[in-house]
Amino acid sequence: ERGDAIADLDVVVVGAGFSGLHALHRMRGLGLATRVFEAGGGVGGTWFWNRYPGARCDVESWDYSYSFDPELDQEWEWSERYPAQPEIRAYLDHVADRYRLRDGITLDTRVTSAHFDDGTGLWRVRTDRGHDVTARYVVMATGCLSAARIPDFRGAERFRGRTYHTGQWPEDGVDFRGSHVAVIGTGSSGVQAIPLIAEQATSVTVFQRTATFSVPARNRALSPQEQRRIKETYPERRRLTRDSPTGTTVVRGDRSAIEVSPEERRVAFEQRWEHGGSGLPAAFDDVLLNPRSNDAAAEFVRSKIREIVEDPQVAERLCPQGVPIGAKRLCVDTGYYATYNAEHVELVDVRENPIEEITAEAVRTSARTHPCDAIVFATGYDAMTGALARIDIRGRNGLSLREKWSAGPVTYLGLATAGFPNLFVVAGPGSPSVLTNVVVSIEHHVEWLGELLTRVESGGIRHVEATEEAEARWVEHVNELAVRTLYPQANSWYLGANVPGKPQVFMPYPGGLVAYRETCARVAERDYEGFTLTPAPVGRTC
Ligand code: NA7
Repeated sequence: ERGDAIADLDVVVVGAGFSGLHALHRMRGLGLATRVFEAGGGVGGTWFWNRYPGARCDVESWDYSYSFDPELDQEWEWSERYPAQPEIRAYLDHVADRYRLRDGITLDTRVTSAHFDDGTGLWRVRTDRGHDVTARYVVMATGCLSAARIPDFRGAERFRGRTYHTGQWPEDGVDFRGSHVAVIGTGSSGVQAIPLIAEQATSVTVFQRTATFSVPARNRALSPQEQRRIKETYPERRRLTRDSPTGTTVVRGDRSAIEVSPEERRVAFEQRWEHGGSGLPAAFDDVLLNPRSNDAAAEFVRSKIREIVEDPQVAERLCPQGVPIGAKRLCVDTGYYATYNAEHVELVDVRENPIEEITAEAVRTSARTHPCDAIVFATGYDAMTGALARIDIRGRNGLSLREKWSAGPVTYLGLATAGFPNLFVVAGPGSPSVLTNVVVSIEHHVEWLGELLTRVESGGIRHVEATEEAEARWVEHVNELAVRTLYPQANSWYLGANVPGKPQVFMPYPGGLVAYRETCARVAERDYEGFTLTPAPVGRTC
């Protein structure tokens, strides 16, 4: 390897969402020449694209924000308990302006390849707009839920009406007035969008494959007093979120659900239901560990569905059976179940009657034809690995990441993978991000990478690379933790089960943020144990 090659840039960051913006800010702070390439026409990542009606965060606004600058905490004001997409996007726009990040971001530009050059020891990054740059480091801030996925339905190309995916929603919005709308998918996106589409459309037919557990958000505007209180208590809140396993200020119960009397249990769940938000399973400490505790929580939510939905047959169809609550991401809604009480809303169970084809003007199941003018695909994402797989990433000796991960993703700490020196992933598979408040995980990852690069830059190190042993141990560790939980018992995107043919491997680290943070800190203390730090060859000039 030549030691004298000079790179165009120190760092290329791919993506300008929560991860990419923070990475740019942090890397610049280290004095590294950094450029972000972003496929969208604005910053925000997931929150740029997910503009469907009702798109809203299911983590409370005051927790779902950067903590790196106490001044930012004081100046930004959240208007609601759960922020809607436009407000989160405005927040990220504000961050881009406030920290003068925009001149480091190239928008409307998709990275197509990132190749490690064994000769120069640099990365070569190309885009769909003809950029061809070399960089010493690459940070993949590509997001966990950014590769939207529309399943292959026979005949879909013949459909003459309008089609939308929730994650690629038109910038100007969609007017459903007077329309007969089919919605396919009842995950978080469908559950948020369906009530609002139903307010506009003449009819809505929802195609449900797996019934989902959803809890009320009880979203509300924040009063000036609450806003003041949030700001006053920010230092304490930030400390609490840092020390919590999920990166939120949700108070967790410390008893087993089956240790207490049925009445005590009901009261605890009832309080969480009334309070709103995804903290219901956290009423007890073992809902995701103990099947009996989980059944108790699941049955509580089913009893609510039966109370809300007037038609008992529809209610039963909406009641999830045989899937632990929380094993798939718990949905948080506003009026979801009650929407099915409206005359013009119909629920179709596609497990009973599968979708056979899409015709020029309808969705046809094995039982019936459902005419429609518009189809909304709320069908989710090729999660965690999809956005990475869409880029041609090649490491040492031309090793392709897609090939390396063909049996499932392999990372060390969710941050790096052997054979790909100086390439890092923020919130990648193997990180706890999607099982936590993702912003808190992202901040941790970016800060940790910042410290790693400080060490590397000051220590005359040219390449930092995870070892195969370390990543094999990490994957095993993630699996060992996962099988102790109920997570693997659902066919979720955590496992890749929603994408036909995708290897089924439990991808997120399920040990909680506290344990994860401790592990990462220990790795750093031991001078990056599990990574190989290769010194720069003599004669290196950059
Ligand atoms: P999800 O949670 O992956 O939900 C996708 C939904 O689409 C889910 O109900 C799927 O049913 C359904 N789906 C997927 N493929 C099909 C086919 N072929 N036929 C019928 N129905 C299908 O994605 P979301 O966008 O809602 O949420 C993603 C995350 O964003 C969420 O977890 C939060 O973290 C925020 P299935 O359950 O696979 O049977």
